[in-house]
Amino acid sequence: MTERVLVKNLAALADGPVTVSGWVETVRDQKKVQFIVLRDESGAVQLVTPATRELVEDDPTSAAKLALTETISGLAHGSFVSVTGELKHDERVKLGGLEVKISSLEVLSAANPETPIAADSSLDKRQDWRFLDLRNPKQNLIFKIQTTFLHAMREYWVDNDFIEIHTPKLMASASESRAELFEVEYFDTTAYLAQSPQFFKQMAQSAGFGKIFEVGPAFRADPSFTSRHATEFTSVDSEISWIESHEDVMKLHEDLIVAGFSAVKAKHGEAIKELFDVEVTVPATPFPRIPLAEAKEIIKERGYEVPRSDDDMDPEGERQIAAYVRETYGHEFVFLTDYAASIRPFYHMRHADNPGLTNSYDLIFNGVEISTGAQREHRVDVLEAQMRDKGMEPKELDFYLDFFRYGAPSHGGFGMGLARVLMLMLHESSIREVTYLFRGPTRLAP
Ligand code: AMO
Repeated sequence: MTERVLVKNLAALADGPVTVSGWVETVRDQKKVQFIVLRDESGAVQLVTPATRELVEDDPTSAAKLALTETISGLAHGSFVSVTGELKHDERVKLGGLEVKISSLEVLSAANPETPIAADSSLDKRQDWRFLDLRNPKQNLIFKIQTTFLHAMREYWVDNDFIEIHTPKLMASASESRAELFEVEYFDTTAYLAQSPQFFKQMAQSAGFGKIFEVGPAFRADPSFTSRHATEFTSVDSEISWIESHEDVMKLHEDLIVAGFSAVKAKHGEAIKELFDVEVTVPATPFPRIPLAEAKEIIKERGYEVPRSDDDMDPEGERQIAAYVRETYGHEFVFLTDYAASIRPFYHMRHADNPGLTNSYDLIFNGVEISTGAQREHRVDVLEAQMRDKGMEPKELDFYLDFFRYGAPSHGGFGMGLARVLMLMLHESSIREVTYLFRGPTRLAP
């Protein structure tokens, strides 16, 4: 048997013997000829063979031909096969202008004949059968895009001397709101699943690492069923020392987004257009920056008043400001900056001249928050005061406060939900479509 060739590489080969392996997408079993569309991780190809329906006495090869025909007639969709045959370029073949004339076919793993999902199955049903759903080229492309996006960001980090860290996901305390904590039995005590690497990425600044990143899981016991919430998600985090303000963090953030989007557009732009009907745009820098208070005024003028008394933005407000930014600047991204201290965590640095505001931002992409970033408070006395201000007891986070008792540089960073970026980039309706295996309040399997 010749060495396996990926379907995408067939076009560059001359006519001749090849072996392709993958799963059966369709079988067309005609009286005189049989066609298989075989798909692998790189594409689909048509396989063809004349059908032999009965033994021919004076043809010693007819028994083998009959066996091949019968095997193909019985092939269930989804079976994994390996096929050796003659590659033939032929413009008349709609699928890629080539086909493989089958000489031998080995069924490596036969599928059950009844496929449990169809193209029109509900999202929930497709999630039940995620491994079959992922055979769809559109789903497959999402994870190629994710790979390229993360690789480009990682390249940026590595080229710029960032250190990669892996912080523990079993924690002794909350890192964000206590309301969204998963508790885990931990020998004779209770552990919590990390909601964010927040405290430990800050620790790296006190450790003198300078610039760090982490891509890892984060857990939130959030009972909501929105299109943008999961109970477990991949968080993309970065943190840098020696900053003047959150402006430095935003600069880093937009550079990373540009690196990621440039790579995705270059490598997958055409496929994304074909399968998602979306034109990926590499955003221009600097991204628009609008202080939150100003953003609220802008959307009020557009006729929408955020119905919240707590100074925050709501999802409709995010959509409205995104529409304004698109119309005014032709941009898909906007940094909303300077959130009120009342709605930001204790660790955000407050404005020197206005303690009611923080050196923080949210990054909105196509109308949805994808990230939160901030300059952190590194002066331990101020940090303790800000904790008390929020009704927290500094003693409870003594290990964290220690990070700032032995010298710490000014620093800041951000956390970004990977699935949200992919969902908004591809104009998908839910993060469930772009998460390998989604976890939500009612989904723990597969
Ligand atoms: P925040 O809580 O805003 O900030 O989270 C940062 C980003 O993570 C994503 N995200 C989620 N994605 C899916 N499902 C969820 N339940 C979910 N919750 C959050 C969002 C969000 O913008 N420590 C800070 C970050 C920082 O300041 O560095 C934090 O975790 O895209």
